[in-house]
Amino acid sequence: MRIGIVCYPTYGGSGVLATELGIGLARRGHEIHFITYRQPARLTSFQENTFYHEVSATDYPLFEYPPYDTALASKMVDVVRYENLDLLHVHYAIPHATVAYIAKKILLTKGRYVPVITTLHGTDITLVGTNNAFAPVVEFSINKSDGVTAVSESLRKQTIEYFDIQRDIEVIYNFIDFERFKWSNKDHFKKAIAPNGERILVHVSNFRKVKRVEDAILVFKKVHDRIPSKLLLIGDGPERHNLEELCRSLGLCDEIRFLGKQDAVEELLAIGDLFLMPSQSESFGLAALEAMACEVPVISSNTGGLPEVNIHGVTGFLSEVGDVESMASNAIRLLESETMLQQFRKNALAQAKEFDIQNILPQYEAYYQRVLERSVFK
Ligand code: GMT
Repeated sequence: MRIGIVCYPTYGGSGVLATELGIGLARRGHEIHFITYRQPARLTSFQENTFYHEVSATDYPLFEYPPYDTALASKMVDVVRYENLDLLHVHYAIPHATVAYIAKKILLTKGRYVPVITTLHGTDITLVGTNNAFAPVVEFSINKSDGVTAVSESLRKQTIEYFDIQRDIEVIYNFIDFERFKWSNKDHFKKAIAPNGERILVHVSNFRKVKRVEDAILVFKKVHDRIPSKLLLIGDGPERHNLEELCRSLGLCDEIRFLGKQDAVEELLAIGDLFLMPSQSESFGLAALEAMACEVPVISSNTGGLPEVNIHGVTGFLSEVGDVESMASNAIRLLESETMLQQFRKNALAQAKEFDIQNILPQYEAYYQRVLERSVFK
């Protein structure tokens, strides 16, 4: 198939997932055309069967904001026509599902029908999508997509709850590539970060409020009071400054390392003992899955799709959002029992295997096929 993939090219989970999906499908012989405003963060080297089409929103003194949506719609029309795409797969509803609908309508005037599949990722529904400023357009665009997928059962249910949805939503879970995400011996990193054999806790996110990174720091403080340990904060984002202030006020600057955005995150996960994900809301928790694939148990909040990924008492523990006390006591319980920790490590890997890319890619292929078959020239 010739597939156009539209996503945010950043380090956010939806962009990561969309890029890995495109790369995986290209390896299986499909022709993949990424349509984004920047080279996707995970598309760093040459990949056979993949093409990149940059969207550049022209600036003009009249525009306070460059018209990205218009430029994206034009680029979609162009790529569908000239690369002869079979379908457009857009990730994150805002604005991609809406823009794809416009592109589809424009293409129809040129006698060309292209089906659009929208994958819902999380805050496009749970936070931003339900905002009155977007809600009617999000609902309309979902209903006008030819196929809609959600990355967890929880997100599917929330979408139906929040909006008047007239079509089926298929759950296709996020996935993990074990060729990349697996435990490996990185003792040299471990020695550099924890020279006295301290335990290593890890958090990875884009440091937005919804991630509650401050809770990760507060959990770590309680763990550190009991167990020699270090915290690695990987990623960057709007809360970074506040988080640094919090570390300073707690006197933990030497114990907490801000590592910024990292390409080889799997090499740092490989030295982790526990992964912290205390999010306010999380439709799936791809970063937690990446940790589990590297045999790192997860201490997380019990929200959204997280219980579908992190199994309480098996691969880690779940606590109510904001319950720092419970998260810390679960973390301490695990770190104080080597036997339990080793068992949870094995369990985390076994659970991650449920989301192996090799099982999920055929689900997308089958779904594309179904959508193509039922799509008629409208
Ligand atoms: O919805 C977002 O916050 C953006 C999105 C992203 O691009 O980071 O994250 C969501 O999509 C990921 C990939 O499907 C999921 O693993 C994340 O759980 C989800 N984030 C939230 O729901 C907060």
